[in-house]
Amino acid sequence: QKFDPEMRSNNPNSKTIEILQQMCDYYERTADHWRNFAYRKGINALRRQTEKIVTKEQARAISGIGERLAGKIEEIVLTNRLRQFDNTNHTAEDRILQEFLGIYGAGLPQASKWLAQGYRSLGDLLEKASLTTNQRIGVEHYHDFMQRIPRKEVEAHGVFVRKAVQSMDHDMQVIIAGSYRRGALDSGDIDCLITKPGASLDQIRSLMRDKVIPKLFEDGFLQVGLATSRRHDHDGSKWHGASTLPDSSIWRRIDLLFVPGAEFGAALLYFTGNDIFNRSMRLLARKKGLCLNQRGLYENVLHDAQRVKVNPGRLLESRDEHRIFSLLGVPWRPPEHRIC
Ligand code: DCP
Ligand code: MG
Ligand code: MN
Repeated sequence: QKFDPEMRSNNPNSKTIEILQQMCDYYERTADHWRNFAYRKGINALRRQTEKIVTKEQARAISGIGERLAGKIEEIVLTNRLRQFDNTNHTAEDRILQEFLGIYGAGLPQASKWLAQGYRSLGDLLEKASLTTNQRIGVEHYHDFMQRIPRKEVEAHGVFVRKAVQSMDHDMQVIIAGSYRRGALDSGDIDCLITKPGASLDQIRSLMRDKVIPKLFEDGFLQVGLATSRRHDHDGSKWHGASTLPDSSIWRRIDLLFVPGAEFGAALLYFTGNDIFNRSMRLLARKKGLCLNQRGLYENVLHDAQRVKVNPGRLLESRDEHRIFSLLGVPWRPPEHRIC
């Protein structure tokens, strides 16, 4: 199949979304949770529109978009920019900091450090800074990783993984989760859930380490593995890296989550997100005296005074996504509606 890497996402509001996303990212970095939340909600609502939203009134009519955001949407459509964003980032240093913060794996401490060391561009970093392997990859592929991935291409990566995996083991399953499963027209990365009915955690982990990952490298599909500092990455069965389609040169961010057959439903629920929806489901579970995580729904979980888990509790459900909803007393929500 032919694939055009230049293909644009066909969302009529993509330009507006792009600018709102910059604001949203800015608020995330500055830990302004409320604004970050409002922008995310607005962006998600806008992504679902099939018509271009031009006026404030049109924007206000959409649920998830308030008065202030509606005004901003109108301004962006009229001027192709957001004045407030220019003010928010008025100094040259701020702009460089924003650029550095966009590097995969670089947080505020690292970005500010580079700035303080006198580096002023990605080129400076490549030539003069001493970078870790991961950081170098993040800088070299900055523009690749910044680009949204059109739905069709997310699907093509998923199909590639599925074919490779099933050529080794017919019983293995590959599901594209993340924003793709929620129906997004474009995604920030590719999230593949890989499982096998009956496989234990040890078995699925060794399939990952000894078969799947080496094969995907051999095929020229995986380009590099990227370490992350996240502690709770499911006991090392989540693999982060970059992948490329055979007829493309763009590197995409890809996450592969390997799960035992018995945990499929809980893992799928987790990996479909979005993250805010996950948080609300977990909160709801806690309010009912239960505990929901990416491995299952549990009851009688014991916590000490510091709220640290001392007893894992009794597993209620982990295999079936639908049953987790019904045990929580929540009507089934299809993935497209799991956007908060
Ligand atoms: N997730 C979560 N909490 C986090 C990060 C992720 O619950 N802090 C879950 C929900 C996400 C899923 O993992 O939907 C995949 O994570 P991504 O970061 O890939 O986010 P999405 O796929 O939802 O969006 P994007 O298109 O930006 O990749
Ligand atoms: Mg994703
Ligand atoms: Mn991901």
